[in-house]
Amino acid sequence: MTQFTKFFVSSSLTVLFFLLTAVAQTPRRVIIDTDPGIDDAMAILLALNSPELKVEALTVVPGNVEAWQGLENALKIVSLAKRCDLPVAGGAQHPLNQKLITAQFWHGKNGLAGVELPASRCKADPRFGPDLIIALVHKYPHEITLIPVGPLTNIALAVSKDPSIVPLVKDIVIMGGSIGGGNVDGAAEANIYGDPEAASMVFNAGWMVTMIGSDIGERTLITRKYISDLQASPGPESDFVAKLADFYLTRSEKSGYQGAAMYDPLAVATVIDPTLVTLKDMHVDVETKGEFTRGETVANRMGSNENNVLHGDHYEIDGVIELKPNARVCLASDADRFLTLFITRIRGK
Ligand SMILES: [Ca+2]
Repeated sequence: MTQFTKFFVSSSLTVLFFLLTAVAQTPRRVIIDTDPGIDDAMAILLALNSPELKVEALTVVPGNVEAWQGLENALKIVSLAKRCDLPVAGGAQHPLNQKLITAQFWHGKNGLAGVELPASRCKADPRFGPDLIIALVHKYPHEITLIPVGPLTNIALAVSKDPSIVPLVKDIVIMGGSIGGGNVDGAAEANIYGDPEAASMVFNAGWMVTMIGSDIGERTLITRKYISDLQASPGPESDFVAKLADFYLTRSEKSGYQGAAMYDPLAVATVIDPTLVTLKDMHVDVETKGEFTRGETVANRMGSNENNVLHGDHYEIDGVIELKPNARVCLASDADRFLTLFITRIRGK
């Protein structure tokens, strides 16, 4: 090898190394669609304190609280985080096809454990949430990861208004659904139950939905030990999250749980570090009609359905129909590693 060739090869390798490092360090652009909500507030603050993510907007959907209360909460949270630069937009005012079901029972009278944050110094973005999602996906094609952590109303409205965003979205990671029973009733998880028609549209939009379900959130629990760790590092955000977690844990303990389910923060953490969860490709349908199962995410673990053919007075199975996966379903989380990440980021150290 000549001196020149050696120089050329080593220079090229150096350039390649820096390019790869730059790609690895480029934060992922995300939009969090949220119904804040105690665990929503935790998820938002986790995202805002994580260098792996660049939060491009918060869009607010009715769910845990009414739309106006959710928008007020979102604005107070970004104000606490000193992030008035971040667009926060209201969206849908109600689910597509049913009445809103709010959850102050779990989240306190204002949705934030009754904690009264100072009035927000930030102003709401005037755009309609689904329109803002559409605009940002077109502005950054193949770069935006959607993280819906409430009912899927806003996402369904965005997709129905402009289906061309579907192949332009990098990823969609939802908190919602379950393949192991519901948290509303025997079958349904709250975000899907809150707007099953919207959820059905989102699962059938043509993208792969990463589904972080309530069954996994309920095995990813914050406990008193972690709250003590937060209390040991006083500051506006850790104090706020410690109060939220204490209320949420006390409420959960009264209902017989050993800890409080970190539903929404786990969805955000999955985008920060995908190795925190185990995923499996499946086909998922959303039940919109069942007598006992409206809002259930029906996951097909085999990847096929039996096909029945009429033979005289009865049907006979003549084989199976392969199903195309539309979801990456979360089967497990590394709860301790997730909680350590969460506490570290909220403490800011
Ligand atoms: Ca939520």
